[in-house]
Amino acid sequence: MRLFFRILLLLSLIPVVAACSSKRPSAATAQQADGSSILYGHQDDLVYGHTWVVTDVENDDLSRSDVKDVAGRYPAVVGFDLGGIELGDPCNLDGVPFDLMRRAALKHIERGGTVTFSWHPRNPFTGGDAWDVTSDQVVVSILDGGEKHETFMVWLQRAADFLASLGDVPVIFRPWHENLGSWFWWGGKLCTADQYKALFRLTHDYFVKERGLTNLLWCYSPNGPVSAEEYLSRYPGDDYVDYLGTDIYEYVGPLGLEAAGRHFASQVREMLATLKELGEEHGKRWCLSETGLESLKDPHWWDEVLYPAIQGSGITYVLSWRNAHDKPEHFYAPWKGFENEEDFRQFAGHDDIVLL
Ligand code: BMA
Repeated sequence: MRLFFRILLLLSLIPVVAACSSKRPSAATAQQADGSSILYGHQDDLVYGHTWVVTDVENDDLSRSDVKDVAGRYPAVVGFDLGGIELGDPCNLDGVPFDLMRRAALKHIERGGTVTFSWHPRNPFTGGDAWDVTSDQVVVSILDGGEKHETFMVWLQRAADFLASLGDVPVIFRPWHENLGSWFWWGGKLCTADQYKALFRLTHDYFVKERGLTNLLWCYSPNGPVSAEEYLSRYPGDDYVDYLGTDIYEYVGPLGLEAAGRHFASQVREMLATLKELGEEHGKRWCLSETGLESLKDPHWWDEVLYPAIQGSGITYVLSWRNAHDKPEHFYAPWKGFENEEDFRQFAGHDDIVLL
């Protein structure tokens, strides 16, 4: 009789065991990802959201997150931007104190997540911002032998100091992004391909060889969509890159929502298929390093536009841009009270989408 009950008990456990083994992947760090699931990421997630901003730099417990407010979990990836570090500013270009950024990055890693850093440095030649494209002499001026080389090396030193202050944790570093467009001073029309490659390699070699920052995973992330040939035209080389990324946003414009969504999804699918081919060929991971639809105008964007566009693409992660607390229209991730909360929960509920 006792044996009979034991057998019954064992049989009743089978569905539980089966459910556990088929549960969503728990690996939330990019280093563990194998391409079968996609880490979801959000820029600046822990330091501000659509209606709030952390003000207590030293003591805030960094538990707030627009994504968590909506989906119950933190994003698996959090992005931060180093713009401003080059001049020794206490806060980055979006007002995030670097001391807070450091604490938030480490907290996120402690929770099991992945951190990625972009960088919108000022223009070292004109003194303008990253978007100052009035001169095509900037990159050449900061390379070895250029008149701004020494200044630029100090900028690199300050960025490296910040990254070194994180300790030995692996983080994804994504400098000189969207370089095939011409809206940043390192963009396509502002320097030659050789100058761009030299800039990337100079940054890499200073960080890795001179500063010993071997914990950085380097992401090359041109704006997409572009052909494989164009993508590689400024690729610094396999020795300098770990992740093949691309930044692609949806713009509605005159197309209207539905057609813009279809257009964006097909651009993403095509570009990610190109990255898959290149990734397999070059032995690199690939990712959708920035994406979004400003103001999330489409109530079904997450589950009906983005998800089908990235599903099965093999990307390690997808990162949506920031929810600015001081520009009401400038948000890309969900927030509590906004109409597409449920849409995001459906997206985040897929077995192959990973949150923390
Ligand atoms: C842009 C916008 C800007 C911001 C910059 C760097 O896409 O979000 O408001 O300053 O990124 O984060």
